[in-house]
Amino acid sequence: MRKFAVEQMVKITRVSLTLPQELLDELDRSLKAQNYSNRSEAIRDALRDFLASYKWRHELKGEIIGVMVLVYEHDVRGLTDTLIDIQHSSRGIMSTVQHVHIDAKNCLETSVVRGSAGEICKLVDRLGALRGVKQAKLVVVK
Ligand code: NI
Repeated sequence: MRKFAVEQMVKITRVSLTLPQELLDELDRSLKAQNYSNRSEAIRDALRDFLASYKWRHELKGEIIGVMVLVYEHDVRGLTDTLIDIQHSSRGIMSTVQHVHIDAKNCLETSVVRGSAGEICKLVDRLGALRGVKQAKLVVVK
């Protein structure tokens, strides 16, 4: 009841977005399993997670060590070349890359990253924003 009252005061803006049908189907199946009543509520929660993750990364300070995980579609034009260029130009941060072919379309790469939190965050942001990259996650161990 209270939540409803609070939402009444929030300015709501309608946006449209384009999604691959496969992703939308997966979202709808997941919403049913999680008892969401509509897509908008689920997408708002997903966006809050995305923003919380961004905020967490950008609050990291000093020297860190961790693992970066990338999931991407290898057949997106130019993507693998771009990834290799970025890996070569960030040798100080990323020294090893393990590559797994998940299926015919998708690849998983894990890299140990070590260096300044700011530079590592920039790298994760840059990789995550590339077309064809589905996930770019950072796990910090120290
Ligand atoms: Ni692969």
